[in-house]
Amino acid sequence: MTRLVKISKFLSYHLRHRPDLLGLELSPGGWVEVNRLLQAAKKHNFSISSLELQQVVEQNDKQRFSFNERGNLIRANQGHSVRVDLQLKPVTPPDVLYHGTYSKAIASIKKQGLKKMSRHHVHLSSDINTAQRVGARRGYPVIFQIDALAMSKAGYIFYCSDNGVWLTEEIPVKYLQVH
Ligand code: HQG
Repeated sequence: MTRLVKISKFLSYHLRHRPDLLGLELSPGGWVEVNRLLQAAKKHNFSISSLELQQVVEQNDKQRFSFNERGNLIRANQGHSVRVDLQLKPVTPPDVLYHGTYSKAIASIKKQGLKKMSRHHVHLSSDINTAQRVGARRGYPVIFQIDALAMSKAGYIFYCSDNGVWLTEEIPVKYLQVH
C-alpha cells in the first residue's frame, strides 16, 4: 500500500466513522480544522505533513476529501456513518442511476429494496463502470438499475456529493431492476 493510500484510509476512517478516536468532532458539513486534524493525528502516532494532506486531497482516486475555499477545513465528501448534517442540497438526478452490489445480496435487495445500511445514504452512480467497481469490492458484482426519474417525480430526494456520488435515503423495490 502506498503512503498516500495509507493516509487516505486513515482519513476515511476518522472523518467518516470515528472522529472521536482522535478527540475530534465534525462540524455541520462534516468539516474539521486542518490544523487540529494534523495535531491529533501526530498525537496518535500517525504524523501527516501539510504537503501529504494536500496530495491526498488532490490526487485521491475517488476525490474522497475536500478542503473548504480558505483551505483551513477538510471533510470527507461522502460515506459517513457518524451522525453529521452534511448540508447537501437536493438535486434532480439523471433519469437512470446504478448501484453495484454483490450476488449474495440480491435476494434480500429484491425483497426489501436498497437500504442505506450503516451509512447515511444509499450510494449510486450515473455510470455503470463505477457501480461495477463498487460491487466487486464484496464479491461477484451485480448491478441494479434505478428508475431515478420515476422516484424524483414521486418526491424522493437525491443529493450529489462533491465527488459525484449520488445519494438518497432508500430505493423501494418497484424502482429497481437487475441491469
Ligand atoms: C448492500 C465505497 C442486503 C449494498 C464505494 C452494499 C461506494 C443490501 C452493502 C461507497 C441491502 C452496504 C458505498 C439489502 C443494500 N439487503 N444488502 N436490503 N441494501 N445492501 O459499503 O454502496 O471507497 O455501506 O448493496 O465505492 O457498497 O469508501 O455501501 O453492498 O461509493 O470511498 O449493503 O463506499 O467508497 O455497503 O459502498 P456499503 P456501498 P469508498
